[in-house]
Amino acid sequence: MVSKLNAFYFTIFAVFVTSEAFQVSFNEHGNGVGESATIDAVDGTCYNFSPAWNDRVSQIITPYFACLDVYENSSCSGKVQRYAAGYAMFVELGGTEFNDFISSFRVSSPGKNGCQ
Ligand SMILES: [Ca+2]
Repeated sequence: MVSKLNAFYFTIFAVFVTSEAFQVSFNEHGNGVGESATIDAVDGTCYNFSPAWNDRVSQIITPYFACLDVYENSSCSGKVQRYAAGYAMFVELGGTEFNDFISSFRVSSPGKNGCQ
C-alpha cells in the first residue's frame, strides 16, 4: 500500500515538472494596439514564430518569474536579448534594434540556461 502511494505521488510530480509552462504575450504594436498572441511556453523549449508573426512583434509581456530570450532568427539563433526573471512586465521594442525583428524565443525557469 505504501509503495503504491509513493508511486502515485511520483507520477503527479513528474507530470507537474514536465508540463511546466510560462505565459508570454506578443503584440503587433506598442501600447497593446493591433493583434496579440499569448502562448503557454514550455520551460526550455525554443519556439519559432509563424510566418504571420515573424519580424512583426513590437511589444512583449514577459513571463512571471522566468527568463525570456528573444532571437533575431528562427531556431533561437542570431542576436539575442534576455529579459530576466521577475514580475511580468511590458517591454516596448519600438525604436530599438529588436522592433519588427524577432523570429523565435525561449522561456527558461531560474536555474536553467543560465537564468537566475
Ligand atoms: Ca528576424
